[in-house]
Amino acid sequence: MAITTQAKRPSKAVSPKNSTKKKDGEGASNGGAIEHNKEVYQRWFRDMYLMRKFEERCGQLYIQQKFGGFCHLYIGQEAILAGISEAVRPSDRMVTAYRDHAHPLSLGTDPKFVMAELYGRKTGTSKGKGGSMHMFDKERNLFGGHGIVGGQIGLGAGIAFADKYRNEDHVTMCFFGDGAARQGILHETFNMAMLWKLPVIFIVENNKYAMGTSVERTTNVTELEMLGASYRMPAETVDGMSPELVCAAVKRAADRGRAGEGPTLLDIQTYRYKGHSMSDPQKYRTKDELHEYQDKDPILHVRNTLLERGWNSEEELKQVEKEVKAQVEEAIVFAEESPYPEAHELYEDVYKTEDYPFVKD
Ligand SMILES: Cc1ncc(C[n+]2csc(CCOP(=O)(O)OP(=O)(O)O)c2C)c(N)n1
Repeated sequence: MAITTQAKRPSKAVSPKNSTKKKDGEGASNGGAIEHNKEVYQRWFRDMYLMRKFEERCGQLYIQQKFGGFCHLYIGQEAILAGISEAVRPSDRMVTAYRDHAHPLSLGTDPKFVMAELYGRKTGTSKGKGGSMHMFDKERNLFGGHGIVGGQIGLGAGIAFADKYRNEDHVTMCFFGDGAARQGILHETFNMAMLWKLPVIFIVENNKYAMGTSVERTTNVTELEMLGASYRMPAETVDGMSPELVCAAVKRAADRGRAGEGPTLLDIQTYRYKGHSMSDPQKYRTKDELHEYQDKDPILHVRNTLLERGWNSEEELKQVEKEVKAQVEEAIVFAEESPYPEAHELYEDVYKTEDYPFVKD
């Protein structure tokens, strides 16, 4: 049976539910589960497996010094993007931080162009001038890829402001980490986004650590959904290892945004299996903690669901895995065979005004 990647489709609406409990998992909303069909689980499996295998290879290639710069892997966090892909429309917007290789893949950007960007080649998503932390896809409404921690929080509200101003029916998903949630820009942005009822979903990809610093070491308010309270922003804590629950929560938030009710804050509880970046000895956490999350791995969960419900056989899933691995290898060959940008391209795509007087070659 063929398992294909399909266009994103919105799911059934469910009623809002808030939760303010303390410990990881306990605080997550388990309400509003939506039944998904076989095609959705098959797409989730293929998409998450692609994100995982793509990034495993990125890690290896980086160690082999095939490309330089930074490299922050998303491995473990894939259920967030899978859930979102079923909750919103292709015309909706995304803006994120530097842990951004999986975001374009989830939107359907060809892995070749993402890999070429990592290699700094002109066929890359940002013409080879951005690298790992600056993936963009204008056609798919991915507004980056940003290296300044928290910088994209203001940008996300700005994109939503533009859509509201132009009467366009889009929702912006603005992703940031638990560390970025402590930046001052969050408060100014939340204030204005609530005042102007902007159609933006603030998504904390809460993987528990900002580099090596845990949420507990930086604040006495560990329930990040509380950050919305001063602005009366609706907020939820969500189990980020479950694509089903992420989908339900994002759908509620998107419905609210489209109805003119303004922003929502989602504290999505997840975990990165790898270090912060490639040079992280990970002394700040235990193997047991890592295994606790790996036991809830979303790819395994979706794979098991497909088998248990008789929607796919083991052989069919192995075939998908084989196809995805081949796709990743093709992307590497494409990147390695692509040319570097030429020197004059350094001055292009910097300013919108073509005759900007400060740019000279
Ligand atoms: C303004 C700014 N301060 C500091 C840094 C250095 N820095 C890079 S990543 C990072 C941690 C951010 O953690 P978090 O927001 O939780 O995201 P995660 O890496 O866990 O996805 C820091 C402090 C930076 N890039 N920008």
